[in-house]
This record gives sequence, C-alpha cells and structure tokens, in this order.
Amino acid sequence: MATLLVTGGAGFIGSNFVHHVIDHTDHQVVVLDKLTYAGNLASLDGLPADRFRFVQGDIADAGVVDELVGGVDAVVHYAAESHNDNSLHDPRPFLDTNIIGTYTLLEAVRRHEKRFHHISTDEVYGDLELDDPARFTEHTPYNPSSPYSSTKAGSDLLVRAWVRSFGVQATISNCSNNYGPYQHVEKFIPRQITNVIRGIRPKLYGAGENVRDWIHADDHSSAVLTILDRGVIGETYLIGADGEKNNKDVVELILSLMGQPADAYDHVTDRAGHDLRYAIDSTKLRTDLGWAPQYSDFEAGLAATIDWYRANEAWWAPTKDGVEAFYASKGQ
Ligand code: NAD
Ligand code: TDX
Repeated sequence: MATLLVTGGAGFIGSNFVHHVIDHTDHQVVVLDKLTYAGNLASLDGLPADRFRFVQGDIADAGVVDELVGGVDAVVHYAAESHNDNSLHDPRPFLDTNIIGTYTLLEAVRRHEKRFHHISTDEVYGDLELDDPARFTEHTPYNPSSPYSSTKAGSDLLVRAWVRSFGVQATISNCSNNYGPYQHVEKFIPRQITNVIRGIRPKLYGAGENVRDWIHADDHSSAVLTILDRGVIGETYLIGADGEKNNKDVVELILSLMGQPADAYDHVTDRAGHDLRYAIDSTKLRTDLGWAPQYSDFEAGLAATIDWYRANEAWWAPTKDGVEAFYASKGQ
C-alpha cells in the first residue's frame, strides 16, 4: 500500500486514473488540482473518504507542492493545460502550468527523494504522413507542432534532465488520444456526441482525413499503474492500443451509433498547423512490462462512452454553451 499524489486528478484522464486506483489497488490517493475550466470535482464523486483526499491548488505553487510531496510515496503528474485549440488562442497558461508547474514538482520530488511519474503525449513527436508505415517509438526525435505539444515536450525534457543531473527517480509515458467518460466537451469525441444530443450537427475540421490513435482512458490507467510498479527509472514508455482511425470515420460512427444519417455533419475551418497523423508502437511497454490493453473493440467503447454522456448531461451541460460559443467565434 502506498500514498499517491495525483496532480490534475479532477481532469479527464486523471479522474479516470483515480477511480482505477481505488478500484484495483489498496493505495491511498491525494489529488492536487487547481480546478481550472477543465477540472470538475463531480468527476471524483463517490470515492471512499478513508482513501481519498482532495486539495485545490496550483502545481506551480512551490509551498503547496512541497508540503504535499513530503507526505506521499509517489507523484503521478497529470496536471496540464491540455487543449491544442486553446493553446493556439492563448499560449501563456501552457507555459505556466506545463513548464513551470512540472519544474516545481521536480524540485519537490528532488528535495524529498520521491518517485515521480510524468504523463505526456505522443504529440511531442510531431506528425506522420498518412501513407507512412512508421509509427512513433521511444527513439523518435521530438518535433512538436503546437504551443501545447511544445510545452509538453519541454516538460518531458525537464524530467529527463532532473533524472540525469539530480538522480530523480522518474519515469515518463507518452500516450495516444484517449476517449471515455469525464472528457471535457471541448475535445473531439465528446463535442460531437453532445452536439448530436443537443441537435447540433457535428463539426469536422477540414476534410477529416487526420488520423488519431485511440485508446480507452481505463487502458491508459492500467498502463500507468504498470509503469509505477515495474517501470525502470529513467525510461520512457509509449502507451497505445493500435486504434488508428481518421476523424471522418469517427464522426460517421458516432452518428450511426446515435441513430443519425452518417453524413449529417459539417466541415468547418481547419486547425492551424493541424497534425496529420499520430501512431504509437507500444512494443516496449508490452514486451518489457507485460502490459496489454483491455478495450480492443473501439465501436463498443465508443457506444459505452455515448451512453455515459447521455446519462450524465448534468456533468457536461454547464460547459457546453460556452465551448460552442468559443468555437463559433473561430468559424469552427
Ligand atoms: P484535462 O484538461 O481534462 O485535465 C487537466 C486537469 O489539470 C484539470 O483538472 C485542471 O484543473 C488541472 N490543472 C490545470 N492546470 C493546473 C495547475 N496549474 N495546477 C493544478 N492543476 C491544474 O486534461 P487530460 O486530457 O485529462 O490530460 C491529462 C494529462 O494527460 C495531460 O498531461 C495531457 O498532456 C496528457 N495526455 C492527454 C491525452 C488525451 O488524449 N487527452 C493523451 C495523452 C496524454
Ligand atoms: O470539433 C472538432 N473537430 C475536429 O475535427 C475538434 C474539437 C477536433 N477535431 C479534430 C482535431 C484532431 O485531428 O479531431 C482530432 C482530435 O482533436 P482533439 O480532441 O482536440 O485532440 P488532439 O488535438 O488530437 O489532442 C488530444 O490528444 C493528445 C488531447 O487533447 C491532447 O491533450 C493529447 O495530448
């Protein structure tokens, strides 16, 4: 049994991880989350009070961070500004949280000699051509495209430097696109599902040929627990579930699963600098650490996600109109 400090635990993937840890281990969890627009305490409803504690605070606040890190066994660092479209509109919070926040946590785990796991993204590797047989591996050179992915790349490099220069006991994972419950409606899949529920036509950027490599958030959580248990200090592990799909196919699948004509969507202004394709080769994680994803059927996982958004309108409704107004102002 250990006590984990989970940063960003009120966000999409962090909250899925907290539920996974409570359900599958006997660990205690402390969540540190600033509750930005992306954080939602309702995502942590129902957790047992004797194993879970919530602290509202900023990962860039050294005083708060130092005290919390001193009292736990390990830090699992999810907190970030996470949305590419927001980073194109206003990059500054991405630097504050993703760079300075990660630096602040690294200094605390260095001082207290605590285990650290850093959550990152496949977007640090840039993008691939549609017809390129290659996939990203742990050896692919960094080549980020957006303010979001460049600040995530910077945060990864800080972790590597703190391992090498200061002996910090850290691992890094770079995961592909997640889907599942508790994802903010600004993101692609929840935006389209909640559009259909609201009677709004889904919005596809450009031609919709861009490919993302989808993984269920619960599989991401089991991979992170595996790395915490058996990962080698200083190593990077890529997490993916062989889920490549183009955006047009995903929109059409959402529409047909929701009983709508498959062509009932609009093409809208493309994202600036839009990455074409991401694809993960997770051989190292599977071979060295014995991890395997459980959600092999994307259509079934998507249908369950649609059911979750239908059943949990109270969770997402307060944010929906503001998100759509923001996109409308950008022609998206
Ligand atoms: P999210 O935007 O849903 O949640 C981020 C959480 O961090 C929110 O609860 C927010 O309140 C909190 N937060 C933001 N700034 C903070 C600060 N300064 N101090 C404390 N808390 C702060 O993000 P997500 O999609 O759950 O992503 C979580 C992590 O996973 C990020 O590091 C992201 O880069 C990474 N990741 C995401 C995906 C994906 O598909 N969403 C894929 C790979 C990696
Ligand atoms: O309305 C939309 N229409 C559309 O076509 C939106 C919101 C998105 N898209 C496209 C853009 C992307 O090609 O769908 C794809 C997925 O978009 P996002 O959900 O914004 O995800 P992406 O930019 O791929 O980044 C996500 O995966 C990697 C997460 O937001 C990142 O935090 C993570 O690092």
